[in-house]
Amino acid sequence: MQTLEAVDTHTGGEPTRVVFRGGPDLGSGSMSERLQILRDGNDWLRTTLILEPRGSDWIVGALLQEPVDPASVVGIIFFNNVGYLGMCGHGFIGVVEALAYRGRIAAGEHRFETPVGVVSARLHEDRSVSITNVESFRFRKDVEVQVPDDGIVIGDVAYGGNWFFLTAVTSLDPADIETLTARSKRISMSLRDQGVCGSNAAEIDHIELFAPPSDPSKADSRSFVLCPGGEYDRSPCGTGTSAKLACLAADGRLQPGDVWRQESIVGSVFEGRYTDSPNGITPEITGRAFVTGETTFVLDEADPFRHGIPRIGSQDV
Ligand code: PYC
Repeated sequence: MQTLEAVDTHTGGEPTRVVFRGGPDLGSGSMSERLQILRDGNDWLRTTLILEPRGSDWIVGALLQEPVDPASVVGIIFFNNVGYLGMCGHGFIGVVEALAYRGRIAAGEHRFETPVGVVSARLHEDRSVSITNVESFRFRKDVEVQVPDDGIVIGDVAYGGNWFFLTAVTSLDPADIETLTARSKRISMSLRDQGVCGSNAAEIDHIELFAPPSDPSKADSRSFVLCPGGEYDRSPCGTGTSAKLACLAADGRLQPGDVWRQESIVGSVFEGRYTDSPNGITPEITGRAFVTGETTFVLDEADPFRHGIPRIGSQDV
């Protein structure tokens, strides 16, 4: 019987399923080449682990790979309910915790390979993790989008390892998650309809709403992030916080090294800071993940849903 071995974690409430064993052979190329092979002929791994009956729309998967460079701990390919992510901040913190839990790494600085480049992480003695993300930057400021029911929405387009549209709202209340989701989906569709993209016509597939934090002594800002598969991020979103830092830096509102505390819609907090880099900033995001389970998944040949139940309808953004 075919099996897959995974460690589940959550980072600030957002789950990551870290796959240690049983994935397909993707060769020995770069992580972006292996992602292509995974997407093109081996998408069953993603659908098996993320779609029902084993997964759910809000789980992110992280497939561990032998690295190209032996100086790296592992290569990582992130995926979700609808496809693949270049980078995932909460997921990266989850991977570091899972590797520490399995005794593969100790406290210290470690290097990792992802499809969007080499990233590093520092595992602290208290088990919190600081990740150094890929170079992040604001691409466009004060973009106007005509959104049904909302009128003109103004926001920034920024890259933090994924593409984001960031816009301010007056308040963010967890009781309003359905409304926030619907509003973010309308913004996402409007961006697509009106041809608003990242650089090289990249699709903006994450929407980030900002408001004051629930408690100004604990955080500087609160966010609601809608991910490409139509679910919201329970964590403050590592790549989203990186995109936010890039905008703050571009506006001169945050200086290199200063701390920005980003609160999620469920109340978890990431700390962010940055150093300047040639085309933007290099963000560092600190958070904490916890292991929630270790599973051996069984793929029974006789099971018609062994590779997951295809998603019906479209909740995607
Ligand atoms: O933490 O970067 C992140 C992330 C992206 C999508 C879900 N979480």
